[in-house]
Amino acid sequence: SGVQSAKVAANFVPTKEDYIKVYNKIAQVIDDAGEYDDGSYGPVLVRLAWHASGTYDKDSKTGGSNYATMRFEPESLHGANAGLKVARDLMGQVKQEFPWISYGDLWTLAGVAAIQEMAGPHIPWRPGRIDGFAAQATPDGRLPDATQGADHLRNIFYRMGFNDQEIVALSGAHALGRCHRDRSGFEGPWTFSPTTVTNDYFKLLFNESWVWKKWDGPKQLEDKKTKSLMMLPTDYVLVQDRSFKKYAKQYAESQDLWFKDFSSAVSRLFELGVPTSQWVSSEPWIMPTVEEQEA
Ligand code: ZEM
Repeated sequence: SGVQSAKVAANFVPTKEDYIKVYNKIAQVIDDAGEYDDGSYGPVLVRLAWHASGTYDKDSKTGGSNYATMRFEPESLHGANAGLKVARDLMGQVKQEFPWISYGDLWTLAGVAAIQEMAGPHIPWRPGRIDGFAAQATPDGRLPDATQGADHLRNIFYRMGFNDQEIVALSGAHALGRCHRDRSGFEGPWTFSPTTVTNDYFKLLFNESWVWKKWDGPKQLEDKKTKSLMMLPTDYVLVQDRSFKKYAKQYAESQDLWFKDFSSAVSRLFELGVPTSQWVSSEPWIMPTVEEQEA
């Protein structure tokens, strides 16, 4: 019956091939964006995976990608998550076709597929996250606040277990996508190619002159030359703080180095909060891109 077919057979054990099918479906959804933003759902899916993972606290071992608690209120309504319903709804459609995958695995796999299909590095990934309950959600305030400075960035990311170099590497994700007035209050993209993973974010931080935007919105910077790009206060800190600046410079000079460091930091980010015993595989997998599968 229909009821039965919607259920997952109790003895179904998905293989890597099954996860590649989900990956391919996500890749298709990313491209079917029509007029949405810059014609791709990739950036907002990366943001979903990051916000699902970045709530982790290494001391209490709470938060992270394991239970996909952003499905529930109040976490879905936390200010930082404004606008992510778009991404969760898209993944809800994929879940209907592949009901055996957990939401945590689905959302992080979407982040991986988005980065890889937008010409970024491979992000090692493996399944094992389980669906949890609303009670496992973390309190509001675990994700970074873009209006703050270096101390805040360190407090937030050290709590997840990252160091200065990894904070800078992860911030390079802002090569992708844009800010939306009706989501965060900020406005505009960071780069001229918001649907391609490049180290342009770092190059632009150094090569453009950034001035405070004169407007009625929250404090953000704009490039003096074209006034079409933006930086958040927390982005600009990466070229002001001595320690952050050293790494930002290295990433501006070498996209290869940034790809390597971004890949390992994102891979770890997406695994935060998942007990080792839950992983299906002792090592993360490399998921092939659609292009690599066709070759
Ligand atoms: Zn973001 N991010 N982020 N980020 N982010 C936005 C958008 C995107 C910060 C932040 O406040 C904001 C990381 C780190 C940090 C992405 C990925 C990653 C927006 C705009 C804000 C305000 C939201 C909107 O209006 O739609 C801060 C303070 C961070 C601290 C360093 C990390 C780490 C990320 C991934 C690894 C992405 C892809 C977007 C673009 C989303 C979109 O819809 O285009």
